[in-house]
Amino acid sequence: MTETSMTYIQFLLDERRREDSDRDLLTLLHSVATACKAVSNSLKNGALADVLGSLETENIQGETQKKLDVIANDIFLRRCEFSGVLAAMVSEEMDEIYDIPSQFPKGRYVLLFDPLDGSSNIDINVSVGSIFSVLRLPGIPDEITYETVLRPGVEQVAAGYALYGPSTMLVLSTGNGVHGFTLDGSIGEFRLTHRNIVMPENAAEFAINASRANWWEPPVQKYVADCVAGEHGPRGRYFNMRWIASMVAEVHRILLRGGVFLYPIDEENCASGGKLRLLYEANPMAFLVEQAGGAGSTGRARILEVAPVSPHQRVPVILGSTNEVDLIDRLHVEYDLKTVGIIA
Ligand code: AHM
Ligand code: MG
Repeated sequence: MTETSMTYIQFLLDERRREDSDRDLLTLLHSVATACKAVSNSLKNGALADVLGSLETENIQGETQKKLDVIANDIFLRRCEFSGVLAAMVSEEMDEIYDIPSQFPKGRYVLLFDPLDGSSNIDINVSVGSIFSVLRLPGIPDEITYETVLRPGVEQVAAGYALYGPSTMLVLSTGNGVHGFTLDGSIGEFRLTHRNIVMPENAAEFAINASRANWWEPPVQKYVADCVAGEHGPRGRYFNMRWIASMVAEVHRILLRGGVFLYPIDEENCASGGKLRLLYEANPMAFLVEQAGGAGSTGRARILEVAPVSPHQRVPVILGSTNEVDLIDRLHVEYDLKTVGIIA
């Protein structure tokens, strides 16, 4: 069998044999992949299937829900509650923790997910994705509370995303590197196409929503200004810029060809702590980026070490090649020291 012909389930079985990992985790990751295939299928026919557009409802964060946000959320619930290995699910689109219905067996895993990330792109047929994070509890709990699921990102046992682009891909880490699979429509299976993704240490590309520049903090303004200054600026080289407004697509790009992705805290979003959600977006993506040799920071702390205090908490997000993330962290330290008068 050639490496590219290995299916996702064969990869998981192989990993399980080598790492002696838990069969329940394999079951869960298989269910998640099935959910991603079903979401991919719902997206495929777009306007023809009458799945585009918004609903009248808002999610817990006051964002108008797209029809596909709700469809994708439902797909994740239906495909994964059945697995028998979950204690609960937590979704960006749901106010409360989702308890596993009593007709299904329970397990000790918790699945946290953003069923459809980048949903502002749905109606214009630009890439979107699903993001997921997996926690393992010490045992099967009698009752699930927010305290049970509010765990820092370092405790994730697996994380990944599906990218619904020109091809559908599933990118996964169980803590042994990052591996990418492409959906083979002819057999309806994901097949291993990108074994052991390693990010370049340096970057020549940055991604940020530049329309918010006036609201950024000085360290972010300086970082971007220095990149834009090109050969004649302090960085002494040219940087390219990208903004897709789909975090999954941005993270996929930086995993494969390096770069840095920023959604920082700014004057407009500071009351909420940032834009992106810690549990469903920042943590899983930081886990993947670190597993690929990159870094994930809020500018002032390692994302994976942030102790969550609420389920829909938002954080500043800086992900990318280590040298760039380190530089951005240093700019924050300098700025903070200047602000309190420790350095001039
Ligand atoms: P969503 O989960 O509601 O889709 O929001 C998250 C998305 C990210 O995918 C993306 O990086 C960001 O929001 C785009 O924000 P902006 O609209 O400021 O460009
Ligand atoms: Mg999202």
